[in-house]
Amino acid sequence: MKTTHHGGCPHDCPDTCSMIYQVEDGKLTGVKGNPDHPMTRGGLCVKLKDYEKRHYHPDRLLYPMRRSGPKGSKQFTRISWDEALDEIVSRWQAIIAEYGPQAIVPYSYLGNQGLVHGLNGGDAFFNRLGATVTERTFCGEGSSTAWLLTVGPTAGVDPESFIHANYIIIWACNSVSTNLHHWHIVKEAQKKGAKLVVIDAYASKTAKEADWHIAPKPGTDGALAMAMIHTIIEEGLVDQDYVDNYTIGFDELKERAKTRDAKWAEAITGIPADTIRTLAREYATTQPAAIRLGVALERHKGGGQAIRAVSCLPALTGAWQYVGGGALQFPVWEHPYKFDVICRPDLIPEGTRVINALQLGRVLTNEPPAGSPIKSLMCWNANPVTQAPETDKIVQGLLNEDLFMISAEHFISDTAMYADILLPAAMGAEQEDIILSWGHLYLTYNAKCVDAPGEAIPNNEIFRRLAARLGFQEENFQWSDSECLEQYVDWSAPACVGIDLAYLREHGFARLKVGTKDDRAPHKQGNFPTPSGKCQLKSEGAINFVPGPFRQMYGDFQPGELLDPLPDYVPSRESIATNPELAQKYPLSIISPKSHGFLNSCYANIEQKIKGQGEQFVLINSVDAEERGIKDGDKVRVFNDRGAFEGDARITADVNAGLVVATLGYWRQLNTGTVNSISSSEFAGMGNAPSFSDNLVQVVAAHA
Ligand SMILES: Nc1nc2c(c(=O)[nH]1)N[C@H]1C(S)=C(S)[C@@H](COP(=O)(O)OP(=O)(O)OC[C@H]3O[C@@H](n4cnc5c(=O)[nH]c(N)nc54)[C@H](O)[C@@H]3O)O[C@H]1N2
Ligand SMILES: Nc1nc2c(c(=O)[nH]1)N[C@H]1C(S)=C(S)[C@@H](COP(=O)(O)OP(=O)(O)OC[C@H]3O[C@@H](n4cnc5c(=O)[nH]c(N)nc54)[C@H](O)[C@@H]3O)O[C@H]1N2
Ligand code: SF4
Ligand SMILES: [Mo]
Repeated sequence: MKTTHHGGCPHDCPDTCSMIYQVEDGKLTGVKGNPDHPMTRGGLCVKLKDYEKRHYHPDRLLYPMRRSGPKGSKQFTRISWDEALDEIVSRWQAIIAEYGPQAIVPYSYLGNQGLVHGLNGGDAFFNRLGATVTERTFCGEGSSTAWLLTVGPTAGVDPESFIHANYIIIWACNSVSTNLHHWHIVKEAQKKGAKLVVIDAYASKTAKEADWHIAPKPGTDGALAMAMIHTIIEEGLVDQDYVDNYTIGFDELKERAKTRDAKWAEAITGIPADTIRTLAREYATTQPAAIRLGVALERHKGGGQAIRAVSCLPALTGAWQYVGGGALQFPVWEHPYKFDVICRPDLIPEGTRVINALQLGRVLTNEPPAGSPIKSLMCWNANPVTQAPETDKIVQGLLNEDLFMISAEHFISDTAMYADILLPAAMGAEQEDIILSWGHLYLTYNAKCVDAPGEAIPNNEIFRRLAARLGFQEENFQWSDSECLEQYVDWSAPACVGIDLAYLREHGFARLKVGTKDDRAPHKQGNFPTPSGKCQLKSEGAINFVPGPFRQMYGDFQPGELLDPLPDYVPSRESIATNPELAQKYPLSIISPKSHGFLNSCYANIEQKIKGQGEQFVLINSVDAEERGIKDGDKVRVFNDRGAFEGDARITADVNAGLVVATLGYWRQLNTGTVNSISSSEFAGMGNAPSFSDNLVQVVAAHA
């Protein structure tokens, strides 16, 4: 019998597509985009269009396994769930007795975006256990800190309202690959006459479709934004009424921007001063003007400050007054998820140490931070050996015989291969959830419509079983997945009027009640959810913090350092201009954006997907290639003090001299190193964000 069911794409993607699962005789036989969903519009991306094949891939992990060879050898033997869970619990109990519960470290990210089985799914469990708290700041936390300081937890412009914009700036986002269902809307606006400007360090697929591509050197966006502010103020393009009524700190920002003129920015960004002035003038005088901020903007030392500067622009010009005017960061802020119920931060014992997921390599190889040594690591929904920086250190740490490691996975990933115990996890169509959305204003439901193959079970069931074995009495550890969903969303919130779980089950998705794309202008009259109620061009006394569920709560555990009250340009840690000494050895900047054909590291082990995406490549300008005797197609070695990887050189004018580009996701076990072999674990400027766009390397012909 054939049936169809509502699905929600669980991958870490702003589109959170509403899908239709097709099921025949208990098997998932197909998947398509929900034609009724205003953003999905019946289409999925190249990664997901044959999602059923991922469910039944021959390499899929189907049974619990115990390591039977040396660490990392990928030799495992099948065991039962009882054996696996008994071993985990008894090893943990022994570790707790000797070292205390903080010797156990949880590690998860957004491999699954579900409220139940996703990022925060294990938080309550590990908090109850008293384990070390792992702060997860891979993606958007610096951007969020900057955004919250300036405009507060607002969704900003509805991504769908971009259809009404006449001027669109996509700033450090490769929408064609990473936000396809917003891209359709942007393209329609462009067809209707909107000018599309893409500010990207290289000619990405998206930049190539723009009316105007502006390519600052990586990490210099803060200078570009400050010079736009300068031009807007000095040339009298400010909407003075809007600024007087709905912002604070204008005079101080004006003073700060005085010396940050276009000529100054030209020297830093490499963009001609006239170009910067023209951009500022066009942006300020064409309304509605909408800015889409990409995550890559945060990924250098000055990232947070750059985002604060960009977030000031729509208030200065009054763009917020128009439907389709303003800026879009993460609409997640207006979703009524109850993270306190999901994560149970109240269960964290006072004084529990916090480590950061980006610094896993350092934590495992250097002296661990204060507290007990680290004796066990449990990893699910994440693949740090591919995705986290300073990978060589992570691998070194995972090879430690003394570390009891558990990995819940779909495949034996670059990380899972180092596990002592492997647990098979259920996949999309095999588990019920509501998928968290950070790229639109819809709640998205995902039905369980098939049983998982083999003995795979949902993440939440793993934690339920472990909690039962450990005798945890709190009722949340007894809730079924459906009961969790009843508890995890604030169904009584104004945004949920008329929406409940039954509605979602029937319709698959529901738009939050936060205005429509055709009338929503949330800051027409200010109403910024900041302490002052205004757009904070200046934030006196602001301290650095990690926002949201990434640290399991809004606010922070430990106050961070005091921040500059005003936005500004902060130079990169690693660039030719700002670190000439390092640049002597490593003269090329590198950026590592997302691969078109992979979803982070997902699909990068599947032959068909690798074929579509191509093998690891390194984009390099002809000037840099010639200097090094590199020919198109040559295998090159990219390296610095942190490590090395190899890829095929592609000589192209898409990158300026001085910059190389290698996209992310390729598996280390199938390649020689990865881009994250060379990336640094140092934080960017705010929110402990990563610094993937703040790295210097050298490139040579491999095996030369
Ligand atoms: N150099 C560089 N590095 C980067 C970035 C960059 O731009 N450049 N981007 C960063 C960004 S933005 C992000 S978000 C991170 C992402 O980092 P990760 O979240 O670690 O990346 P994924 O590759 O998505 O890993 C998710 C893993 O979870 C598994 N998984 C998926 N669903 C489930 C499930 O339901 N249960 C279980 N148990 N496992 C599941 C998948 O098989 C996969 O191995 O990477 C960051 N790393
Ligand atoms: N196909 C595909 N889609 C994805 C993902 C994937 O892996 N593959 N991952 C998902 C995830 S986790 C995320 S966070 C989103 C991210 O999606 P995006 O926000 O698009 O992030 P990136 O691809 O990392 O980088 C976007 C662009 O920023 C540019 N860039 C890098 N550094 C700088 C800089 O300093 N200044 C400027 N101006 N530009 C810079 C890069 O060249 C790149 O084209 O995509 C999601 N969607
Ligand atoms: S990865 Fe993104 S674009 Fe592709 S189906 Fe999932 S949500 Fe949609
Ligand atoms: Mo991300």
